[in-house]
Amino acid sequence: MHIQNYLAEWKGKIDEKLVDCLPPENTYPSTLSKAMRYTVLAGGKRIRSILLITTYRLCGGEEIEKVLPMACALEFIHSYSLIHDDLPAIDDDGYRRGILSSHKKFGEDIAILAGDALFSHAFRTIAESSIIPEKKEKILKVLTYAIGNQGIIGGQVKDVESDVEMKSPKLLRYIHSHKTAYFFSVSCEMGGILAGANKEKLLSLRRGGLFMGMAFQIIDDILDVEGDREKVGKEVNTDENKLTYPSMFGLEFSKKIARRYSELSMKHLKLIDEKEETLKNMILLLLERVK
Ligand code: GRG
Repeated sequence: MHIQNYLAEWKGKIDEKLVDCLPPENTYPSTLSKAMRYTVLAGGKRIRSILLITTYRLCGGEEIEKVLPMACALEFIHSYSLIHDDLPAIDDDGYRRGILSSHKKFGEDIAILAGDALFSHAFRTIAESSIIPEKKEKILKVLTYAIGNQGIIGGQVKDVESDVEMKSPKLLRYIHSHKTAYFFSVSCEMGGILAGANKEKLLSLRRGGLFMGMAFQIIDDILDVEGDREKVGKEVNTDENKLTYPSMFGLEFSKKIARRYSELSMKHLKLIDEKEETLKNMILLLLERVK
């Protein structure tokens, strides 16, 4: 199947499941339920959840219905991170996924609380899923590590503390790996854990996902410079004072680095992807993306 059709098909299935897994709009307090649904259901490429499903399938998993709630949990965490990232205290972005960001629509107080509620809702969804306890425990270990103080939140703190003058490639790598690539890595690893993959495959998934995430964040930074606001669905040219690959290495060299990370990702994922090449095609598509 063509990769664009593959992504559209899975996005459709995940979108449907997200509607099911979120609290209905009239759940008391309804302002909170509406705000939770607003950002999650505003769209998004669903890359992290599709990675979980794809790696699960490629490692031999067949019980898609059982793992869909796990994929939704990733989207809840991701949406939560976007809501908080857009707040005036962090990136101060008024526009996200083509619509007003959460705090512009509901006010800062509700946006903060909607993010918090999505975070807990992710773990409630995992807890209530029918995955066997042994796998749940493994998933909770890797997921909480990837999104915690030594993962996304740590990366975001260094992002906030850094600026364009700090020309340190090591710091830039820390920020990108932690705030973005760990999430890609853990999404791939979770697919493997759910399918019962062996240690060698889990390591390939972890590394392959990490390099894919590095490439993804560099492209994200490039799109901030040369992307189209309507296509990207958020404000562009917002990173002028931030430490990014384009600000440190220029656009052309940044594109080369993104390509290199993509190649490394494909190399590590080959072990599970050789026959179908779905992940390879996904990586190539993400490298060329305009949104
Ligand atoms: C613990 C998850 C967590 C977050 C708290 C606010 C914060 C700390 C972290 C922000 C991390 C962040 C927003 C990193 C940027 C990652 C990124 C490139 C987001 C855009 O992802 P896409 O393009 O978005 O997949 P869509 O809208 O398509 O889902």
